[in-house]
Amino acid sequence: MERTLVLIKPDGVRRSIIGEVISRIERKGLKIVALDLRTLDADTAKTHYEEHAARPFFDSLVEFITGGPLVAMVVEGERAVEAFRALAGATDPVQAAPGTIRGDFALEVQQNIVHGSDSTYSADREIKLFFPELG
Ligand code: RTP
Ligand code: MG
Repeated sequence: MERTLVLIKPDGVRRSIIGEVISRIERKGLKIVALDLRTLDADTAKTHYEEHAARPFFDSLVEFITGGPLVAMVVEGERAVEAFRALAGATDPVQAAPGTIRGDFALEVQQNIVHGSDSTYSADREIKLFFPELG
């Protein structure tokens, strides 16, 4: 069974839509196998988003993602990586289709409510970073 790392980013927690996001994951038939509310330190945030280290938005992204509590989850199911990315919608919420999480709840590219691993390789790396006990 495939696993993916999902984050409800600080904007999603601030807007009190944790339940809404979790409900969509569960309705889809995916299983939550680990879940934790935590505030990221800068080092963990930089490691998580290391692929974007050279991008102009990197410092702002790290500040945003460490700026309040987030919900980290490991989500499991058939093609979980792709299934959750489809639920989340496009990175830019204005482009994201209505009916997706980003399409329904966000307007700004940075504050786009959720993260989902972009491949099974990324999922392995990110799950080890957030939930080392799951390996
Ligand atoms: P994520 O990694 O958070 O699941 O999002 P993603 O794969 O859809 O998008 P990615 O390209 O990996 O970007 C990571 C996050 O960085 C913020 N971002 N800001 N132009 C900008 O200011 C900009 N572009 C991206 C978003 O929070 C995006 O989700
Ligand atoms: Mg990404």
